[in-house]
Amino acid sequence: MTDKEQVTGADGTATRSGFVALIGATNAGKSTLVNHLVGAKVSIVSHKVQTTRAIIRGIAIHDRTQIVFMDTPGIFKPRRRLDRAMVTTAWGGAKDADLIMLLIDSERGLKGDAETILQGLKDVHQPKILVLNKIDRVRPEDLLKLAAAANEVVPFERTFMISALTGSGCKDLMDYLATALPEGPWYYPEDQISDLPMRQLAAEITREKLFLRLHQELPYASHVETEKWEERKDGSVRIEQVIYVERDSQKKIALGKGGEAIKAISTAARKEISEILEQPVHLFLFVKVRENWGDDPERFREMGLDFPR
Ligand SMILES: Nc1nc2c(ncn2[C@@H]2O[C@H](COP(=O)(O)OP(=O)(O)OP(=O)(O)O)[C@@H](O)[C@H]2O)c(=O)[nH]1
Ligand SMILES: [Mg+2]
Repeated sequence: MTDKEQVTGADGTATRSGFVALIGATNAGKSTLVNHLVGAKVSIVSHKVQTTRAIIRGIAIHDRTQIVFMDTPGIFKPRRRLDRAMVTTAWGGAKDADLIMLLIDSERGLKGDAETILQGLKDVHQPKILVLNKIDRVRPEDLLKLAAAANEVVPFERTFMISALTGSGCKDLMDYLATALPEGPWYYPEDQISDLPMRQLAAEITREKLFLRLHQELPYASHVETEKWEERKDGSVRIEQVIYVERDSQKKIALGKGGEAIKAISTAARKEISEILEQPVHLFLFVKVRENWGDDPERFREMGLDFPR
């Protein structure tokens, strides 16, 4: 393919491409939105805070534009080393993008972290748009007030009101992004929807099931890695994963009475991984105690995070 063919389609229109970072408070619906816009699950979602831990790229094509969404960890007041790495990563993602999309949970409004992020955005120089999410949960007049208040702090290019859950307003958003990104060749092959290797996506799926099933501190004290991946002659795949926790008492909770919890997590994860791979999956989960995984540089590398000193 010559350069010219790459940037000009058969009909003579130029291709466009670029990176769009989604930033926002934790639980604003960033991952839900990326999945919706990409049209497939590339990033895990839960009702709990701090679900996403690293930058996940989800890739969509709209008209002749390839839009690379960068889903980032939610921004919040960090306490642990892992928190700090997540928040630094989120801001770093914003600085690498062609366009920044601030996602706000309309129901929560500008309380707490959203206000801090809005202030932080004043120092970020790329074009920014405001996306008010979860409009299925609020009254239109409250949305207008929220839009006005946020635009007073940061001059956004545009404001969109959407529901990542129902898809309401998402078409307008995509139409805008498709024209706002610069002309240029696409970054990824046409059929690629994510940059996450399957081994890692499979680990994330298991982590999602763990977030959905286990409560209190356990999701935050755990981390999942795929250790083995074996394609078998019969067309199935055998996957071994390790769930790391920090203490023996947490291991007991992760296993559950008579192994009930781990069985449920495993069944749910296996089903979803198998659907994504379109092949039968044998999933084996092991729970290991590693006291200081939250301070181990190797675990951060596995997650795609820098290790903050
Ligand atoms: N009602 C409603 N709920 C939504 C909408 N978008 C997302 N949610 C819910 O909000 C919760 C958080 O969604 P996530 O996509 O995990 O949020 P996030 O911003 O990626 O969160 P972190 O990764 O923790 O920063 C989930 O329970 C979603 O189902 C929406 O438009 N309407
Ligand atoms: Mg997320």
